Amino acid sequence: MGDVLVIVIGTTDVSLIPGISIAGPSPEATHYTPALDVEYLLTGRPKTLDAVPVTPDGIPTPAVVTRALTRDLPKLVVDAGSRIPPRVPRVVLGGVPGGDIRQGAMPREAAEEIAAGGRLLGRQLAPLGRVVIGESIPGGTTTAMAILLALGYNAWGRTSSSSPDNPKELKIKVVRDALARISPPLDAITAVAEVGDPVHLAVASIALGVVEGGGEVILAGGTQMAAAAALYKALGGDMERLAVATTRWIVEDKSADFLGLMREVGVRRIYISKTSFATSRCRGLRAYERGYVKEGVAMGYALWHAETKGVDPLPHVEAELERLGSCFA
Ligand code: AAM
Repeated sequence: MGDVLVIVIGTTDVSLIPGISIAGPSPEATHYTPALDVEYLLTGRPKTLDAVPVTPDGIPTPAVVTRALTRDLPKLVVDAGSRIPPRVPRVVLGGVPGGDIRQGAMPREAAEEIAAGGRLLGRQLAPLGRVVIGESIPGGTTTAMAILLALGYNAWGRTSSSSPDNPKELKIKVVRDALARISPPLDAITAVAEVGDPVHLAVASIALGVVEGGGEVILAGGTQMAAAAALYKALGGDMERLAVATTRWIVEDKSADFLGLMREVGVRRIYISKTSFATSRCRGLRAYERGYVKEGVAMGYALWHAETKGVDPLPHVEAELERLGSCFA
């Protein structure tokens, strides 16, 4: 049986803080990014707005790479809690959009709902084969840092960023303000309700359900998946049954510490895509080599999936960007 690709979306009001995320053309627009990402991934066109998510500089969403390279896979959208609901079929977990973590992320009951719903969904998916779980949540590298710290890991300044200039000082300040209300280490539900967001808990809970149901899981993402793996572990998940897939761009990011975080959380199997976009004829893709974007919407898994089949990803991604009219020299 082949892989099933699950994309978990949600929002956090952390992404509204100016300068914290470039996973959208403006801070307000970041709340549309998850919906547009999955609408585009499933249909080839965004629906809620007529715009594929881009950074303020016009660099395209990683969903372009994932769409170009995973046409052979079934995909399932899971909404863990989004301000803007996507206009495509989706599983709604019953969570809520994440608040600004300096004031508290969500009511405890909402976190419990996400955890229970995610686990139940994972159990249903387990017989389908290997379940690959990706994410889209702008501001997610900041909430990932806060979640790891709340669980007791020393994650200060070690998560990555959608930007080549990781705004670490701003992120650390926001997380420090959020952490001032709590005393780590906390359990998974309390950590998420206080300083987390709906997506990381949903990823962890779905993974837990899949593994409990006898399936296999790949967490598809960057340093945010260290937070998801840490929540999975805190919920009682077996670390031997978990793998992570990501990009070279994340592993090589000197502003973060992907491999160190994964080691400390106890992730043993890591798949890393090798592809370079340095020679691309599309400017937006060459920017990935300068540290823009790096991960998201399971891009690293999608590249690795193509590589393991012996497919050169770049021409496929360029053709998709061309189709969108966004391959500028
Ligand atoms: C998701 N959609 C994106 C994107 N991501 N569209 C454009 N660029 C991205 N980087 P940060 O914490 O800096 O906001 O980074 C996390 C976000 O970047 C997530 O939404 C992730 O999926 C990716």
